Amino acid sequence: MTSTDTPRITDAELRAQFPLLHQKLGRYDLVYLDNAATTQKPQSVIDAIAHYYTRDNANIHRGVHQIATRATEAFEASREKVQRFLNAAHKEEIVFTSGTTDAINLVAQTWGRADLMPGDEIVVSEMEHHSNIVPWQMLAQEKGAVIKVIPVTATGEWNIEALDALIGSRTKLIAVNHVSNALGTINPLHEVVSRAREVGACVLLDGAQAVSHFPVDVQALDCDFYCFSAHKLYGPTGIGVLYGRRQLLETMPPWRGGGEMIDRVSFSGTTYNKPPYKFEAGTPHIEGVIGLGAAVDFVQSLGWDAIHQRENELLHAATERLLRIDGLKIYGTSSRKVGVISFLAEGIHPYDLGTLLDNQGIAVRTGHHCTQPLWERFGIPGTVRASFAPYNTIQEVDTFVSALEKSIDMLR
Ligand code: 7TS
Repeated sequence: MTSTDTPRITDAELRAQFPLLHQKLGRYDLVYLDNAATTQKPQSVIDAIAHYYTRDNANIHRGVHQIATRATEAFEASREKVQRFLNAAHKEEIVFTSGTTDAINLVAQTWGRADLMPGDEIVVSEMEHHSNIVPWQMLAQEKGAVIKVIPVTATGEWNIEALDALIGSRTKLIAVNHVSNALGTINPLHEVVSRAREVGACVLLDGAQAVSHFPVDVQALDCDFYCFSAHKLYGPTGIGVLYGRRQLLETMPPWRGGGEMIDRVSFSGTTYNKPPYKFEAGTPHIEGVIGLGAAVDFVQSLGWDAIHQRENELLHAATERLLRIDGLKIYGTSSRKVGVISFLAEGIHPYDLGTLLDNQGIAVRTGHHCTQPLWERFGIPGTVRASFAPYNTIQEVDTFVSALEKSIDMLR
């Protein structure tokens, strides 16, 4: 793998950093193509978590002893890494959550409950993950707000022409994904952010599928909230991030109550801590945060040029080969895509294909990928989805396509 901004790293050197990849499923070498669901973890992330438990395990922000100090420093160092990773203006804008889903629910339950009025409008898109639909539906039901939906075109892109009719003086929030998990489309955010600014609406971006593929700059995006999960960025599960613009986090009410999030507790009245701690009640996922910091270091050591180059090679090679298969249809054909290919083979159920591929050592996703409204628009129940990471190889693409051809022949 080559890159202009980092030293050259070979495929073998990169793959050697991911212990899980080196296994057989039956008599087949594992080919892991389910990276949009979760990425595998490099040894550096596994080591950072093991180091924390073998050397630094203590509760944070409260002890004066040295172990607690080391744990607190490692935890807060990760917050600063994430701040730089997203180019946030302040480290207080980085709130740790349990993941993207939790981050979106936090905004719905704090900002949303405090600021929404009956008749206010929330705009989402037809290609959202359920976690960027259901929290808004629950909120809308409670507050009497209305959900509006940006339609998706046949190529799996937003129908931008519909925006003028959807965004207006009643729009209070636009909550959309940066990249679609089901289609791979990289969405034209400037179109919605500029319209949001015109009408004074807030913008929440679901970056779950973006952060592992290209650099994200929340100041350049000019969004109010940005969410992602560490486990899709080579980090651990159970930990994620909510970026929130400082002025908003300061005025938003807290959500969960408990330790850490308070300033002073009294039966005559409790006062709350400042952001980000106001939103981090209880003992946090300390090793998760430390593992996330190591994951950010890993991505930066690989370099965006190398990531982009490898993922593009894999996407283009796989797309070209899949399109040669008779009766195979790809859903999501935008020219701006990450390494995700959703497809169906005519007359074959996606689960049958997924099972036969698994029997040949190939891990792909089958089903609705938590985007049921999107598949409703296309009139299908779901797809087979292959999603790539830089540790995948062209040889794996070949193995996958041959196994797919064989499976389709068996099922037809
Ligand atoms: N938003 C998007 C765009 C996602 O792709 C996902 C997870 C989520 C939100 C939720 O993230 P979580 O970490 O809170 O669960 N997407 C997928 C997927 O495509 N296959 O499995 C999970």
